[in-house]
Amino acid sequence: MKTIASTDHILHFPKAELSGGQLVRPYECPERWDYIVDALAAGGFSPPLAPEALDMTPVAKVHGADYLQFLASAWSLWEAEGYEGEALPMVVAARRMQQREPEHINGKLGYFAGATETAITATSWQAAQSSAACAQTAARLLSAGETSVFSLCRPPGHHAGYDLFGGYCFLNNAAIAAQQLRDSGASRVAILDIDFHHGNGTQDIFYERNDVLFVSLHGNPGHAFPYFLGYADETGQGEGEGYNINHPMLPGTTYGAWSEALHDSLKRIGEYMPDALVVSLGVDTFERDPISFFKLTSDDFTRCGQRIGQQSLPTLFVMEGGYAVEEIGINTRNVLSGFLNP
Ligand code: OKP
Ligand code: ZN
Repeated sequence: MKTIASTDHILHFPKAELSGGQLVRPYECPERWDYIVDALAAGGFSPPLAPEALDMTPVAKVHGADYLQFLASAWSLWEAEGYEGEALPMVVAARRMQQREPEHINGKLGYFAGATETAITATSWQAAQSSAACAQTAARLLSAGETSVFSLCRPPGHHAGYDLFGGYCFLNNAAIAAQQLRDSGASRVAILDIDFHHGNGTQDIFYERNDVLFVSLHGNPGHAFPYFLGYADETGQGEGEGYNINHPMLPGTTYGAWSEALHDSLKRIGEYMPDALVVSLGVDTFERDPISFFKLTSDDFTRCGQRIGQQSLPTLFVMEGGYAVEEIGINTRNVLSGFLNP
C-alpha cells in the first residue's frame, strides 16, 4: 500500500488551544505525523510519496467559493488589523442572527466558524492545501488501479463543511478524495468515517447527494464534539434521503458494540455497490485517547482493518484524528496491516 504525505503539514502548528479553560499545547500537533511515518517504516511499508500539485476543481465542488476565498485571505486580513496572535473566531452566527458575511475579519472568522478552537496561522492555508493534495493524489492512484492507498493528511478534514472550518479542519480531505474519484469515473463512492468524532463536515457536504454514501461511527453528539450533528435520525435529504447513516455510541463503548456498528455499516456499503471506498481514519477511538471516550485497544485496530479488508473494495484511507500521540503510529499501522491481511 502506497502512502502519500507532505512535509508541508508542519506549516500548520498553532501555539495554543483553549481547552478546559486553559491554554494547552494543541492536541492536533505535528508529531502525530512523525509517529505514523516512523511506525509505517518500522512495519515495512514503502516510504511516503509527496503529493502532486492540488487541482482545485474537485475542491470547488465540495466547498463554497466565498469560503475558499476566506481561507486564502484570512491571515492577511488578520495581519492588516495589527493583531499579534493567531486568528481565532470569537463570535458565531448563532440562532436568529444574520447569515451574512461581514467585512471585518473578526466577523468573517465567526461567519465561517463551525467551532471556535481552530487557530489560523500565517501558513495554515498552505498546509491545508497540501493536506488536500495528499488525498487528491491518493484518489488519482486509486482511479489508476491501485487497490489501496493511505493518505497521511494533516491537518485533518472531516469537520470542514461546505463553508465551515473548525475541529482542527479547513478543507475536507475525504470529501475532496470522494469527489476526485467521482470525477475520474467512479459512479458511486462510499465514505466510512471511523474517527471518534462525527464527520459533520462530510455529512454536510453530501447530505443531499446519492452518488456518495456517508456512514459514520462516533461518540453520541449529546456527549461529544461536534455536539450539534451526528444523530441516528439524520438520514439525508432530497435525492440524498437514505444515503446518510449515523451510528452514535455512548461513553465506554468497547470493540464488541463498536464492531457491530462497523459490521452493519459495511453491510450497507456492500449493498450500495460503490466503485471505491474512502475511509476517514481516526484512531481517537483508542482507550487512552485524551479527548475521547471509546475503549478500543491496539489489537482491536487490527481487527477493524481486517473487517474493512474483507469488503474487497478499492480503498483510500484518509487520516483524521488520534491524540494519544505515542500510540497513534502503531494504531494506524494496525488498521492498514489488518486491511492488507484480512
Ligand atoms: C478532530 B477530529 C478538547 C476539545 C476538542 C475539538 C475536537 C476536534 C476533533 N478539549 N474539541 O475529529 O479528531
Ligand atoms: Zn476525531
